[in-house]
Amino acid sequence: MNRRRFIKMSTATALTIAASTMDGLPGGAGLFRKARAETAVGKATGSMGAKETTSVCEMCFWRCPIVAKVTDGRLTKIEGNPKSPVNGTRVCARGNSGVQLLYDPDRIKYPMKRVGARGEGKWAKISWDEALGEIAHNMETVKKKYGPHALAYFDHGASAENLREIFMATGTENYTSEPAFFQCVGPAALAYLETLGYIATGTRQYNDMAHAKAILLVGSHIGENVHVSHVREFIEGLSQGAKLVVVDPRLSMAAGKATIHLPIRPGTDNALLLAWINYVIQNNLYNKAFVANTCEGFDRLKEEVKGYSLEWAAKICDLKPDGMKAAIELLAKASPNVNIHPGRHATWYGKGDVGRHQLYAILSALFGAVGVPGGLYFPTSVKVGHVECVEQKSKQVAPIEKSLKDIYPYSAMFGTPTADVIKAMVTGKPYPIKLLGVNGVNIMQTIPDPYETMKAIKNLDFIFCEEIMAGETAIWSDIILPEAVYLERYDGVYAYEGLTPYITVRQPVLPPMYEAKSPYWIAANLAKRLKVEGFPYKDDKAYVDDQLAAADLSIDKLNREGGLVTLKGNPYREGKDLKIGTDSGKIKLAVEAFADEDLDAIPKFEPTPAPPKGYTRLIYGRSPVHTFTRTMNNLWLNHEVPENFLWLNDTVAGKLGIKNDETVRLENQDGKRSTPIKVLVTPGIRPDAVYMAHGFGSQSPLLTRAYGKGAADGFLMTNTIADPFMGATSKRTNFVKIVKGDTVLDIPEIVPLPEEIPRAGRQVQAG
Ligand SMILES: Nc1nc2c(c(=O)[nH]1)N[C@H]1C(S)=C(S)[C@@H](COP(=O)(O)OP(=O)(O)OC[C@H]3O[C@@H](n4cnc5c(=O)[nH]c(N)nc54)[C@H](O)[C@@H]3O)O[C@H]1N2
Ligand SMILES: Nc1nc2c(c(=O)[nH]1)N[C@H]1C(S)=C(S)[C@@H](COP(=O)(O)OP(=O)(O)OC[C@H]3O[C@@H](n4cnc5c(=O)[nH]c(N)nc54)[C@H](O)[C@@H]3O)O[C@H]1N2
Ligand code: SF4
Ligand SMILES: [Mo]
Repeated sequence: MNRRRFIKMSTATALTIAASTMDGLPGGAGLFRKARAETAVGKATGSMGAKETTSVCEMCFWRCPIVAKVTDGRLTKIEGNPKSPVNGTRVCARGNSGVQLLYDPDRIKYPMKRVGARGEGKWAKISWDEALGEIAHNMETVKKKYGPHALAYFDHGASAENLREIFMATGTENYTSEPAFFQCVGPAALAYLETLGYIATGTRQYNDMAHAKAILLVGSHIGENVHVSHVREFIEGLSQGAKLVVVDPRLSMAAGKATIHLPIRPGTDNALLLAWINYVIQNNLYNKAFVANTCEGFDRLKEEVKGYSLEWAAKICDLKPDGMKAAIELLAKASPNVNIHPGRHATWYGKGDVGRHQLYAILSALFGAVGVPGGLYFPTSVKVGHVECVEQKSKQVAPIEKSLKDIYPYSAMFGTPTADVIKAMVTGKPYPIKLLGVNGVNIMQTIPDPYETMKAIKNLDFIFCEEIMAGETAIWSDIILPEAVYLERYDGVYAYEGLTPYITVRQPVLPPMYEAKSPYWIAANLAKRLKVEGFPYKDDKAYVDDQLAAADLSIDKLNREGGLVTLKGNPYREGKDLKIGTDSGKIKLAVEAFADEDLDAIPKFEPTPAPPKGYTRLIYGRSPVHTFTRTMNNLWLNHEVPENFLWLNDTVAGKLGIKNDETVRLENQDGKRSTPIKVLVTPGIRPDAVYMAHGFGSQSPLLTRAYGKGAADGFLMTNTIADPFMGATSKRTNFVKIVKGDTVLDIPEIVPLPEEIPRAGRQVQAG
């Protein structure tokens, strides 16, 4: 009763606020109200249909197919595309709130030029001609003065591709430094690629939870981590009776549903996984036929893990051997239909992150849970053309003596490590980087260490961004280009290679507002000024049509089909059909190529240093109704969840005299302090960690709703350890004390530390 009332009330409040902030916009508040009323009537009577356009959501990178409804020229409602085999008519809270992204008064409306100091956030409106002219001039000048590698481009998301092609054409090696790899999935992608021959977890995650008899989640806080079809598959699996094991130092939403929850000491997962693998082998719980026919390196694996017992791991992980044993027995019993979730966000501790994902993949293989229902499955390749707007020949990386891609053996396949690009900006070594283009990534909040990033930006000759909102990164830019939001533009073609593959496209629901332009238009017009040949299409639609042609489709043809066509999938493969994509054609239980680079072919346990005395570890995750920092200013979402909370163990809180809902700050090992954050006192987190959802604590006053609400995890991340495989950046290697009023409180140590785990010094190793 209370909950229902709350929802009713909050919707009403949200609408009132929506109307009042709408006044400055074309259409005005009155029209907005009318539009909503009409849609409601239309729904109720089944008449008065709004104009419906199918498209693709970009409130997060899952990209659910959607239908957008427009009445009297205003977007009123977004739903899932009923033709979609993954989300159907459903969208999540964020997908629904795309309406409020379109009409956000804090959107970037015009090309802007900085007039104050960098980071001060003072702007003058300029013309597109002036903005693109200035960017072209600076790109040419920096290239002439320092060479092509002095140009760098950080990007994330579909709209970033066109501009990336221009950076590639300059000859720089620094163009694909996507936070999506170096701050997210890189270590996981590498581990799966080398072990199984394909990336089982990337933009898409090919794990069949819906048909699993048991699921293992290590971290992976599904339910807080919200991707509609992923959550649906998880819930479907559970409702069909799947057992669930969750390994998480915190009682996550998923842990709340678990058959067995193992509240592990942070940073010790590899000990648990190695002990489990040893247990599976010693107790003959593995799939002998599958291992014999499909895998290589078994004998070596058996030998290398034999020292890792459950009792040993129990001490390291601070778990009970019985629970660990029950969990692995439960998973083994479900094999081969067991889902060892491949994880997604992998950049946790720097060392051992690739290894952790290798160990998941090894467990999947030992259980024969590859290419079968409930396990990992294979993507079905879907034929749509990836068309290049700038010809390949002009994309040659210029010769370079000391490449940033050579620092780590596996960087090159993902781009240039973000941390090393930033370091080069600060130090000028191995060569100076003097110009940065940013597109679709909020580097200040999503790449640690932001203080180093600020230093780097101050050293640049020029920085520009292509953006939709004036977040932290935009306010540090010299020029901001206003991009059309996803509801106002065409983008690439979306081919989904999952259980039921499909093809769909993003297309404009309404024309761009203000002076915003599509990514294709922006890139094509910048290319002209730089005399980069390419961008041959007459408009964005022709560009997308050309990509669809390979599948014998066009936008018009797709629209006649409800915006989406499904294809036949081939996810499960057994016997002769099961072809492993590694160079040997076998699943590699030991990756010799890693050993060739002086890395472990089979992961060994290497402890992550524990918090220094008086500190606790900062861990983080997702708010279910927000995407990173990008949705914080959204009217509806900000209304639902305006700020984050600091999860603090109840025993620790008791000893410190901190009450629930009290406001505190955090101070990290390098003396950096957070903005104020309210405390959630709970037994649902271990005493040796505190937790907050990422994305809050906006430091851009231009985001009027989000500014200063809650605290930012990233601004407490000044200690990063580089992943030795690729240079990805660790984020769970930072430690905090709690600041109450003006007093800095030492965190009491409740759980004793075994001697195998060293303690981090106050100044811990910088990567
Ligand atoms: N709503 C929403 N959903 C999202 C996103 C979003 O922004 N908003 N982002 C999407 C993206 S790009 C990603 S990468 C994913 C990220 O989501 P996941 O891939 O699920 O992220 P993880 O880091 O695996 O999981 C976070 C959990 O790890 C636990 N944890 C912390 N330290 C440890 C440890 O040492 N060991 C173990 N076992 N657990 C630990 C935390 O308590 C937390 O519950 O979410 C995706 N889904
Ligand atoms: N501290 C900390 N750092 C993290 C994480 C964490 O949990 N904690 N998570 C990591 C993970 S898993 C990931 S995947 C990354 C994500 O990192 P980011 O991609 O940087 O995440 P966002 O904060 O959403 O920043 C996206 C930026 O793009 C802008 N934007 C949104 N839509 C568009 C568009 O259509 N066009 C353009 N041009 N711009 C647009 C937004 O306004 C915002 O400024 O962050 C990583 N970094
Ligand atoms: S999960 Fe939500 S935000 Fe992400 S694409 Fe789907 S509807 Fe949009
Ligand atoms: Mo991510």
